[in-house]
Amino acid sequence: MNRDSIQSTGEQPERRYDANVTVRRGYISRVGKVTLSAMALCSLVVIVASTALSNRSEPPVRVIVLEARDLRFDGTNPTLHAKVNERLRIVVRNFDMGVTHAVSIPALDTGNITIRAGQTGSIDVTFRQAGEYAYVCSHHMPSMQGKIIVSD
Ligand SMILES: [Cu+2]
Repeated sequence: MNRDSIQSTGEQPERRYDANVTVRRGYISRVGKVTLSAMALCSLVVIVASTALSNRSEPPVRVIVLEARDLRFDGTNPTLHAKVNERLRIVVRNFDMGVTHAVSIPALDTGNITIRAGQTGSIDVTFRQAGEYAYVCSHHMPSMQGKIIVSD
């Protein structure tokens, strides 16, 4: 039997249909390829970026979020803990309507960040020496003041 002769005579309409499907599939796969290429590029960027970051000596930033409410940090001005050389970001969300708060670590050069009602502010800090430090709201200390214990 000759397969070419069977295809060219009996199955022509079906082949035309297949051709349309193939064209559509081709289009989809082209879009897919573009998407995949973009994803591959993004992954590459992420890998390169994370490699660059991991080559740096400093560890990643640890974020501590405190809610300023009723003129206290998190209700109790909690004692925070950190390690020497740890990079810390202290984020304060001000839930006291009509009250402006602030956050700073007076012993270090963090600046004094003002946080209006409903807003969020943060300070970044790296402790180079073990010890006990205060974090404060300069507007409401000593009632709005907590400790950070830094250990080796
Ligand atoms: Cu305050």
